[in-house]
Order: sequence, then C-alpha cells, then structure tokens
Amino acid sequence: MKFIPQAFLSMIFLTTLASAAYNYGEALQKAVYFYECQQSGPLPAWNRVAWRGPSCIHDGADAGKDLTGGWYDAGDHVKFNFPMSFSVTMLCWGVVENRDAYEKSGQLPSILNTIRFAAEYLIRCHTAQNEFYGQVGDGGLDHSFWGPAESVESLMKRPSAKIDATHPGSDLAGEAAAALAATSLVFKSTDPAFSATCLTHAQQLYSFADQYRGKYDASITAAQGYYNSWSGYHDELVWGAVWLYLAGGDNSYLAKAESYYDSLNTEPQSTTRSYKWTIAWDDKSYGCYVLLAKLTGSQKYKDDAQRWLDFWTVGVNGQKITYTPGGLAWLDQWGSNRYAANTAFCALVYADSVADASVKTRYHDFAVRQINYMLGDNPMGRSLVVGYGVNPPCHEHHRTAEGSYPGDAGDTIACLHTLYGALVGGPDASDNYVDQRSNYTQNEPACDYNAAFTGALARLYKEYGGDPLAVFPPPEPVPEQFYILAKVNASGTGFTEIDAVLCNKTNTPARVCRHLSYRYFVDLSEVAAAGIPLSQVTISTNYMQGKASVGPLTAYNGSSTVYYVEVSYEGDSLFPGTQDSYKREAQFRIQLPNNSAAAAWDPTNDWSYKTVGVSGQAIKAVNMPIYDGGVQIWGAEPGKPAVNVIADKAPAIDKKCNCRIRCDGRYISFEPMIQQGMGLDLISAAGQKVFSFRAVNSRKISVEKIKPGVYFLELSDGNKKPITRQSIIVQQ
Ligand SMILES: [Ca+2]
Ligand SMILES: [Ca+2]
Repeated sequence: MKFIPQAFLSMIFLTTLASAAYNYGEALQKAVYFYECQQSGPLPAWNRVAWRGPSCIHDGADAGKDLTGGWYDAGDHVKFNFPMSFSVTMLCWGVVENRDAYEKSGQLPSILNTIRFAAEYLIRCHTAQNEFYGQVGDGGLDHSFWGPAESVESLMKRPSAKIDATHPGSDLAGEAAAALAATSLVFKSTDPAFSATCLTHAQQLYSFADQYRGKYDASITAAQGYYNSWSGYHDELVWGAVWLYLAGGDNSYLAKAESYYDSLNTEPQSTTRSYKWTIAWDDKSYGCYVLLAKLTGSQKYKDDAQRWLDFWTVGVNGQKITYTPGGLAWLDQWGSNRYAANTAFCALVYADSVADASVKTRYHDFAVRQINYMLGDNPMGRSLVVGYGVNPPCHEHHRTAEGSYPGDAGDTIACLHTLYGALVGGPDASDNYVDQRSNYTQNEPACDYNAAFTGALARLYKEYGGDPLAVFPPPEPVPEQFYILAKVNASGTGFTEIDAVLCNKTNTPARVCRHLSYRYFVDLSEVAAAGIPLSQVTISTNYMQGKASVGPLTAYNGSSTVYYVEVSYEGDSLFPGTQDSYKREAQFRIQLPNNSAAAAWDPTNDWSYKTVGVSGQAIKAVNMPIYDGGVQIWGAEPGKPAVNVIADKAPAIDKKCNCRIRCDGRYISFEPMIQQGMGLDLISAAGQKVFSFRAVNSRKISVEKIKPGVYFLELSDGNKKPITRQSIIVQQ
C-alpha cells in the first residue's frame, strides 16, 4: 500500500465533492429500475426486465381476495406490507423533494409507474374500511426454496394475513396511510382522480390505525422474526398524520401529528427524543423530526432533527455514530448501507431547508460522502450497487436474479441476470464486505434499502448531474430455455428404444409449463416396403416420469413414410426450481412384430434418430422438437431448420472415443486428436451431409465455407459405423 499524505487525501476528497466523481443520473436510473425486478403478480406492459415474468398470480385466493401485485421484499418472495409501505412513502418523499431532478433525468415516468404499481397493490390490500392485508407468503416456507419468483406458487402455499378491528395494527395501517397519502401528493398534478382515490384510502387507513390501537405483529404473527414492530406505532401515527396533512392540507392532521409527537420514543432514562438510531422500516420518528421542522419551523422539531443528524456527523455530548475507517457511518451489522442511505437522504432534505450555512454544509457533505461510499468511494474500491460502477456485486443474495438450475443459497456462481441498481446490505464496521451469496446480512438487496437511496441519488443528480444511459437496460444473452437430452436405450432387430429427458430450463423469464410435448420422427419406408402394415408397429413404454402420455404413430404433414410419436406432458407442470421439477425422463420403444425381417427396420433414415446419442450417452437431440400448447418452441422438424437451439458453451466430452470436440464458429477442433481412420461427418439439421472428413494428422477442420446453422458431428469408426454424435452451432 502506498503512503499518501493526509493533506493530499483531503485534496482528493474536496475534488470529489466538487467534480462529481460518480454518474448520479445513471445510478438513479438503475436504482429506480430495481423495483421493476421486484414486481409480483401480472407484470405491467412497462416492465423492462426481460428475465421477469408473471408470478404469484393467485395471491389472496386463500382469503377470496385479489392481493396480486406489489413487490417481493428482498432476495426472497414474501410480500411484507409493512416495510413495503415504508418504501413507497420514502420513494414518494424523494419525488416530492426533487421532482425536477426526476423530470430532467428522464426518470419521472419510471418512478411514477413504480410508485403507482405498489400503491395499487396497497389499495387492493385495503379490503374494507377497517381491514388491511399486511402479508402474503410464509417466511419459513419461502426461505426453504431457492428458485425464481415465477415458480414459487407451484411449490408452496402463500397464506394471506390481515389486521382488522379485533386484530389491530396501528403501525402497519399508519404506514400504509402514509404511503397512500404520499402517493396522493405525488399524483396530484398528473392524475387527480388516482390521487383522490389514494387520499380516501389513506384517510380510512389512518382512522383505522388511530381508532384501533395495537402492534401489527401481534395480529399478523407470521411477520414475527422478520419485521417485528420494535419501535411501536406512535411514530407511524405521527408520520401518517404528517403525510395526510401534506397530501390534503387538512389542518386537523397537522394538529394530530403535533399532539402525538409527544408520545414518540426517547433515549433510555431521559426525556430526549431518540437520536442514536435512524429512520428505517420500523421507526419513522426521525423522518417526523425533519418534516415537522420543515413544516412548522418550530425549534423543538429542529432541535430533535439536528441532535439526530449531529449524532451522525459531528457527535452529541462526545458521542457519535461509529464510522468505518473508510468513512461509512455505520449503525448496524445487517444492512449497514441502508441506515447510512436513509440518514443521508434526510440530511439532504434538512440541509436544503435550513439557512445556517455551516449546518447546511455539515449535513450535505455527510450525505454526499455516504452515497459516494456506496457508489465506490470506499477502501474496497468497489461499487456496492449491482450493475453500477467499478467491480459491483454479482453474487447478491437474490433468488430470481441468480437464475441458475437448480440454484441454492450457497452457490458461488455469479448471478445470471443483472439486478441493476440494487444497493446491497453493506460492509461491517471495518469496511469488510464479501460479495458472497450466502452472506445475506451484507449482500442482500431489499426494497426498503433502495428507497431513500433513490431519493438521495435524485438530489445529487440535481446538483452534480451525470447522464442516464441512453440504452437501458442492455439486452442480456439468453441461455437455451428448453431442450431434450436423448440416447438410444436399447436396439435390436425390429426395434429401437429411446431414452429422452425433456428439460424446461426457462429463466428469461422462468416459466411454469403445463402443456409441453415433443415428437420423435421416424421414416417407415422400409417397413412399408417389407409389407408390414402401420397397425402392426407398436409403441411401448417401460419408464415414464410425471404425468406423461405417449401417442400413436401419426403421419407427419400427410406423409406416407414419415411418422412421429408424441410424448405429452399435458396436465403436468414442469418448472425451474428443484432437482426434479424442471425435467421428465421417458423411455419408449418402437417395434415391429416378432420375426420381422432384419431389413424391415432401419433407424438410420429416421429424422430424430440422427440426433440422439448412439454410444450410451445422451446428447442434445435437436431433431426431437418440443412444443408448448402445440406451438414448436425448440428443435427441428424433418427437413426444416431448427428453432431456438443454442450451442453449449462448454465443449462436450464423449466418453466412448474420449474426444473433446469444440466448434468456435470457424474451426472444429479435437482434443486429443481423433484416431487415424476415424471418419467425421458434418450433417445439417435437415439431414444433409455437408462435410466429410477422414482423420489424418490434423487437430482442426475449417468450417469457413459452411453456412451458419445447427449441425451434427458424427464420428464413425474405420468401418463407417457411427460411434457418437453431438450437435454444434456454426456461427457467422
Ligand atoms: Ca414504528
Ligand atoms: Ca426407418
């Protein structure tokens, strides 16, 4: 490590502040996008996430309600409405403070869409004046499954839980009231009707919260252990009233906020309002200090706000928040970034509202320093926001973004999808952070982590600028979503038995498929020539996984020689998620009557046989096309080009000839060299031999003159007997 004089470090720091080392517009754009990745239920047309699909579309059905929509809480798939409502309120606060920044950066339509999406869900959860659903999903069940959101409801129940007059929850209803009041305020100018609807729900929720007092986690016990109401509900009663006042201008709410203010928590054994923690999903007291100071200008609120912000900056009575050596104001092990981001946002709001220049600078510079730490100005020299900046996290604890098959929380692979804009938990008190999937305290993103962070980014964009990306999100490479692995299981005079495994490896997005089938094509011209009627060709099975059915031989497109056998999983569900759920194995045999002449059965002219493993090893059988609801989604029908077939990245190793074959688009190479005398044929998907090769002293063949497409490499021995085959892709 180089020694850098302290004075020089200060110079760097000042330069950073003045010249905006970070592209705040891009960070803002991505932070907003993160919420689209978290969407539950049917997706709106404006959702930009190619790897997300509809999910949990039956939420609320257990209660006879429609509770679809909203956001998955974090890297899991429970909808916890208490923190979700807080996230909505904080996103709205960000828009209220710096709407012009959202507008100028082009992010206003996206943030409005995002806020409305969640607000509409909260309205759906408000099923009666004094009834509000506060959770969908079971934490224990949910956390036992590591797989994409789109598969969740195929595997588990998602119970709904509510508060009502006999099972109250003033904190939950108060926060939902705050969220909808804040939404009402945000939409006042652009959609007065929606704004009015939000306000009505907010008023009803607030009166429910106020009239029927209690902590929601005593009513919704499923929230315990995840989002306990530690701080109680007085803060939400003040907070909800403040937002209702802001939304509707009704002075009675301001009066209520001020009168309930005196019930807010204090530091132990004192009458001083709490200042050693910060605003987060549980305790909004700190946000109330700032908002009431701004609204009323009263010294009491200013004192409470500044005492709190001083604790986070210069200290109070010699006591101060812990700072990491690298400069993060560090409150707690679990999600340290989020506490600093939340405080930074409020510090910016407060700084913008005071005249005192030194106070303004103190809080402003603190906030810039904290946000910059998260964007990369830290001793690790890395961004803590997924898909942004230098060396960002790519092993974040997020089931759907991981996208692997079947995944688990301990996986060490990078996420297959980019969860742009997600602020991860953050470092320990010594600036140690490990980008590891199992490290959920430091490396899980969450809706509440991103909310005030987004608002702070909008404020910093306003001051320092930075252009959002012109093309966003960039397209991701799409891996193969379906395929079949097949081999000859047994063969003899008059029969061929195939072993095939159908795989649904969808992840862009993941899909639960209930109408899959595939076809195995044969050419029966030699059967007809031998005078054997079709009715005497039998199809039998000896092993079938799942709810499979095998159909009769059916003529292909009216052909008198080409037939297919269809294996159907109609009524079965294949979905990505577990070791077993995404694949189905079937073994089926096509057989002539006993004592048929040997020449009456020839598999080598059969379309599908051309692409199955013949050496006991299953290979990707491109000539066994797959259908979803009757529509071809993969592979090739006889004589036609293949659809949606993608070459494997890793070269296949054939055990029988111990040969590794690789095609880079221009050359086919072998490791080790195939044996002298071996033949190699390159066969198009349509079954035409486009290249033949007899092994000599060469390790590679040029395929430059071959058109791009799907081909099969067939290795044969010195007697031209096929040994093995595999599919390859020749690219441009
Ligand atoms: Ca509370
Ligand atoms: Ca045949």
